[in-house]
Amino acid sequence: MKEILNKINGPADLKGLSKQEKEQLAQEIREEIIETVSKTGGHLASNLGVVELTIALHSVFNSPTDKLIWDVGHQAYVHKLLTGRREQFKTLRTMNGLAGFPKTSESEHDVFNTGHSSTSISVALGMARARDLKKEDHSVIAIIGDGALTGGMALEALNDAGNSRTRLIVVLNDNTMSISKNVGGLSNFLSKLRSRKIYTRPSIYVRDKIAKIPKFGNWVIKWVRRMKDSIKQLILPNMFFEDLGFTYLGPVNGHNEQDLEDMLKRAKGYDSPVLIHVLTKKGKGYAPAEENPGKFHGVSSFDPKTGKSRKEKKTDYSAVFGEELVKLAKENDKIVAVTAAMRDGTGLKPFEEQFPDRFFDVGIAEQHAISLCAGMAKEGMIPVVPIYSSFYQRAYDQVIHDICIQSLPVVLCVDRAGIVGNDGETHQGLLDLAFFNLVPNLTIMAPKDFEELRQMLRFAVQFNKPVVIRYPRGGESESKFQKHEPIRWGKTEKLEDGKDLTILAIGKMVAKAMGIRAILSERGIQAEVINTRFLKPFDEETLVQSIQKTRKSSYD
Ligand SMILES: Cc1ncc(C[n+]2csc(CCOP(=O)(O)OP(=O)(O)O)c2C)c(N)n1
Repeated sequence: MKEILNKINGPADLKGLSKQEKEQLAQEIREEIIETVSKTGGHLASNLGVVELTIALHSVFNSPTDKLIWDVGHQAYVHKLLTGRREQFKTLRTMNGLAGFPKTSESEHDVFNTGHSSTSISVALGMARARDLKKEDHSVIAIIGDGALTGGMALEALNDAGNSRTRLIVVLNDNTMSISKNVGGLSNFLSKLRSRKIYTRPSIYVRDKIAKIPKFGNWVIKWVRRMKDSIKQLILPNMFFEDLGFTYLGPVNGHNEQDLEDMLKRAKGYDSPVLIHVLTKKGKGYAPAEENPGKFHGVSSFDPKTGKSRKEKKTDYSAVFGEELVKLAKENDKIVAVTAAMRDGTGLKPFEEQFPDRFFDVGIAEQHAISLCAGMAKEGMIPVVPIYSSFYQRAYDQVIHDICIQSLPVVLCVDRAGIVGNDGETHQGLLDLAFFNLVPNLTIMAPKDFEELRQMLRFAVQFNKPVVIRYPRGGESESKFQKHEPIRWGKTEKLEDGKDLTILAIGKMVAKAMGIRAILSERGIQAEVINTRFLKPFDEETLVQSIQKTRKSSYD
């Protein structure tokens, strides 16, 4: 029963393992991850894809002296298992348990917190530059997926790193998938590279013989390798990464641990930026995830035998948004939809199926998504762009500079607003109301239920000005609202009359306000409940009228 994994208390324990033992370890890690994630939920397919890669990284490098920075960080479960956190692994993504992403507070081996995509190369370059200034001598390695590489920051960092000639290793984990299929020109370029001959280990026999030549052996091996790399660069001049200033190594089979180790050792010997192109299969080793890697990217609890979810799928706000948008788009051919690599999560799949020409997946590129919408709006389209609240943080300036100052009609849908649960602090949608509230010319709405989301979307696509609609993760409250007044710009909806106090609520909190009203009324207190609907503009007039009547507010 997990003989090898049981003996791993830290990366040092990997060093003495044979090839066969590492293969067995990979198998045991996969079993452990499937067992745990089938209970806790989490990022299954991405982790199954990096098992051999993580073993190789911890075999070749000396963490935490050598720094491993995991992009997004959703694929760091194997890293957690190999760095002394096996015991706590069953608490993954639970209250006070192990985080689903790297956390510096959790382990010295998590050298940087991640969660939002495409930051790893910038951070690694920063650490490498600090290392050089401090005259230290360790490796810094960014591990980034082909999806995360589509993010602007990753490209900005490659641009800087390549030119700087700083010693740095970028491991590109290419599984051809973002959450769904990866998109874009870069992805097409990677597929050309993938078709090249896969790297395999040179003859160990010959290498060992040369290595034994006194004094010069190792030098000869390094020299031969560099000659080979340079010749390769001469033959293949149009290499994007090499033109940027990186040495490109690969492609290498990401499920052959020994080849990976060999390649990593080679990269370690360079004193300039190196990119290793690793080919992996998302979901590797678990048939349901291999067959459907998008579905198994992030899962709730499931039956490990069948791969079937244990949770019944209920209608959520994203699905309602997606269905309504399809209806509206049938009526108005100016409506277009944009996503930053989150087609499924934001409910846009039916839209893509019905209107493939009016659907744009731009990759993990929230900033670009927003400015793209601005351009389309300027030319008469009505762009609708759902992005999760925490990822909107990325595109704040674009919302201000490209949309709102010019008052362009873009419908900014803020999905997963509020508390989102077990993905941890980086993914909570807590700031959008505060930061959008400061933006000029922006109307902000939040629906109390599904029906009001439909109403608001209909209102927004004909409003002809920038507008935010924010809605939470999951479904509406159990108790249904009967009342749905037409939406009037900046106007509230009074749900219940009362004389003792006024409760003002917006979005999901309206259902809570109704619950509180019921409790108060059992005690003889009659609360007036106002559904604010708009945070901006704020309907002060109605509020003042109500408070003058009830004389008290809910804050008393
Ligand atoms: C800024 C930002 N936008 C969106 C996401 C949601 N997200 C998490 S993982 C992921 C796909 C990552 O693909 P890739 O880097 O190729 O990793 P893989 O899961 O395929 O290993 C996305 C879009 C995010 N974490 N950060």
